[in-house]
Parts: sequence; structure tokens; C-alpha cells
Amino acid sequence: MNVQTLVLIKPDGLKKSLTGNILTRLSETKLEIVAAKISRVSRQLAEAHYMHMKDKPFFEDLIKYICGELHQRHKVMAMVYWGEDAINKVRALAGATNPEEADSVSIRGAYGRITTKGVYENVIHASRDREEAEREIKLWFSPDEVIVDLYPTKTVELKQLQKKVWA
Ligand code: IDP
Ligand code: MG
Repeated sequence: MNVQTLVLIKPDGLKKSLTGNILTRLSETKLEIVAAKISRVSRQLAEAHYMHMKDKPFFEDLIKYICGELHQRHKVMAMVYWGEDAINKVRALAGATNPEEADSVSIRGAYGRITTKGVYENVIHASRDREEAEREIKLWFSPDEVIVDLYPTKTVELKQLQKKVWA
């Protein structure tokens, strides 16, 4: 069954020039990329993305990490992978959350580290299940940024909309 999953290359992955390596690893899955962009991560977006972590002692460091403050890279690469069993295939390639426990040939095992402050810098995010994927994809992408229809949409009429266009 075709499903979709959100993948983020986190700021450490971008700073370490791992984009190519990570995309190559993910291409082993033969899944299709149906959305991709480089995104700034506001504190609001970070907190919404990690809302299930807000009671953790490392929450503040986690927000700083995903916002790029630990790496002077204020961006992530966000993608939606789509295809047969996409969530499990990407999670398997990503490896365990703790990069020291992750299989050494997994993305996190190969490229992740734990900082002396205890932050798991694990270079990639991947949705855990279908429910989380839906919430995250809707958070990071609007329907017109995704080339397939993943979820129901509606058309709304916006008055006095201001939009930046090329001058
Ligand atoms: P996941 O990214 O494998 O789905 P989650 O439990 O959703 O793992 O945690 C989100 C992120 O929070 C992780 O990717 C990692 O960066 C960070 N994190 C999770 N657990 C810990 C921890 O025990 N110490 C430090 N950072 C953690
Ligand atoms: Mg998670």
C-alpha cells in the first residue's frame, strides 16, 4: 500500500554537507519524492513539530537544534517520500533515535553523534506512523507544494491576500 512520510534533513546534516549522501541512501528505497524544499524553521514551527516532546528535559536544546542555532544553519531540507510501505522503509534506513544505538550502516549510525550537552544530533527526521506523517506533512507543506493528492483539500477564497511575486 502506498503511504507518505515526512523526511527532514536537519541542520547538522546540511552543515556537514550530507544532503547528497542522505538522498543517495534514501534512493535505495525506490520511493518517489513528491515534495521538496529548503525551509526556515521558526520557533513556532519547531514547537509544533516537536509538540510531543515538550515535557522532555532536553526540549529547549531540541528546539535550538532544529531551528539551526547549534549549527549556524537556519534551515532544513523538507521532503515527502511516497510509495509502498514508505514510513517503515525510511525509518529502517534512518536507524534508531539514539545515534550511538543506531545500526552503524544506518543514516543516523553513520552520521549522527551525541553532543557533550546530550543532544542527539541524528541528521534526519522521519515520521513514525501514518498519523504522525499526516500531521507533519500538513504542518510543513501546503497542498500545492505536493505533486500528488495525499489528503482531502478544499478551495477557499481569500480577500486582500498579499503575496510576494517576482518584481
Ligand atoms: P525520532 O526522531 O527517532 O522519531 P523522537 O522520540 O520523536 O525520535 O525524538 C525526536 C528527536 O528528539 C530525536 O530525533 C532526537 O533529535 C531528540 N531526542 C529524542 N530522545 C532524546 C534523548 O533522550 N536525548 C536527547 N535528544 C533526544
Ligand atoms: Mg519522532
